[in-house]
Amino acid sequence: MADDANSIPELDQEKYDADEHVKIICLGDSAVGKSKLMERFLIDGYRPQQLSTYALTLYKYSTTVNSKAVLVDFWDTAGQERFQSMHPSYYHKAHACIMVFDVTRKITYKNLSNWYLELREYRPEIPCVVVANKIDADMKVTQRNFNFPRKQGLPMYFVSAADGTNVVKMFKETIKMAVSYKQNSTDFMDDVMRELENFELEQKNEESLETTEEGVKPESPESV
Ligand SMILES: Nc1nc2c(ncn2[C@@H]2O[C@H](COP(=O)(O)OP(=O)(O)OP(=O)(O)O)[C@@H](O)[C@H]2O)c(=O)[nH]1
Ligand SMILES: [Mg+2]
Repeated sequence: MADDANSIPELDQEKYDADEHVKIICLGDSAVGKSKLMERFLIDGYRPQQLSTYALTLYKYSTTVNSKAVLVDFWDTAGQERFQSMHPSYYHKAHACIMVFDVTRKITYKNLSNWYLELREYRPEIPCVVVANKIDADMKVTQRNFNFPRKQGLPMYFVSAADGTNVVKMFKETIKMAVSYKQNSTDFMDDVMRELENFELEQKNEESLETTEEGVKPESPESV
């Protein structure tokens, strides 16, 4: 594509072509497998060794839900203890949350309630799923009852990023919940945000028209 004033960056183009655009966040302690789950879903791959995520990674994924084009932004963060809690911008305008624990480390399950409290402080209404990861290491856990998701009325998935069990199912269902939340939400702040988004988009379009008009003007020698 010609690199001129008329060209729109590819990602932005994709964003505006999609019928719906949702943001899904991922929470949980360090090393529970948040990044590996994303890797498994998005590139159908898994590399056993990798450094812990530094601060934030954003993954983009395009799909269709009920024959509508949907662009998903997955936000992945390092859940390291030193961060303790996430920056509010992480939660800002999220439409669903994937909360992960590691079935081989009890403390990561216990800490779910802290993550959940913080999530609800910023996003009281969004759909949230609980994910028990690493079941390949201990298949027996799938027979056990987990109180936390039951008490909170949250769907729970037993998954393994290592062998792929239930990973696609969990992500696809979460995306559907995010889209449905965005479409049906009566959340007042979401309405305000949507208005602002449209306003920003209109402004951008106006700006890009202005740039185009300026772009075709030959440069006047006096201005040099
Ligand atoms: N056995 C097994 N190990 C896994 C699985 N998923 C992740 N791991 C291992 O757990 C470790 C941590 O995985 P990550 O995906 O980096 O964890 P994370 O939650 O992103 O960690 P932070 O980025 O520090 O927050 C890695 O060594 C993975 O290989 C799984 O399903 N089964
Ligand atoms: Mg990570």
